[in-house]
Amino acid sequence: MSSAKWLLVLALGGACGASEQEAGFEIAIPWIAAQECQNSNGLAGMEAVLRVGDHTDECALSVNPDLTIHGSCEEITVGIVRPLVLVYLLRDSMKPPAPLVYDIGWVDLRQQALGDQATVKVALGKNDGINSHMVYTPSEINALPGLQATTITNLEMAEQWAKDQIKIKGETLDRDCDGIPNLTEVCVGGVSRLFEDECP
Ligand SMILES: [Ca+2]
Repeated sequence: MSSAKWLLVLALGGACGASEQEAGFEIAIPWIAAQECQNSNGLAGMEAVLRVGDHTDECALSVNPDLTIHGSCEEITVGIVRPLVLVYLLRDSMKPPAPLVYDIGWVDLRQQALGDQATVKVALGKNDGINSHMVYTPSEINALPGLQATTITNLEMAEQWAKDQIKIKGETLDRDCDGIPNLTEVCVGGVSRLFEDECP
């Protein structure tokens, strides 16, 4: 797989000259499954949204048949390191969306990092513990550092932010509380199994 597919590209532009320089996202990212998915048809309706630190609107992206993701997002203001989380999810008409995977990462939009570049490349989807961290289970969410923890790296900063966002939104990677992660439910029994049961 080409590493280029891992890149999230930000095209710099917008209101240059003012302090409100902005960057627009263009994204192309592979699907990296935590497991072999027996019932991969269940992922056919998968959606993906990107959340950006300090931006309340989520950016909906397109999921290709091979589960790679592409799309573009509204411009974001540069000047700081911003946390990112790419959320893979499935919907049911009657129930709240069920997240399958969170891909947590960050992008350095400080001027010294941007320099004169026209684009910035961000390595979401790597799951390398430096650029991004993909989480599939509630215990992996619980293990993320909390907001009080001392921030050491950009990824830890992003993990703290992502954990807080997930808590605020009330999302869970095990929506029926049976100990089997949402992604595994889909891969074993399809979308119907994912939305079948509720927490006792
Ligand atoms: Ca479950």
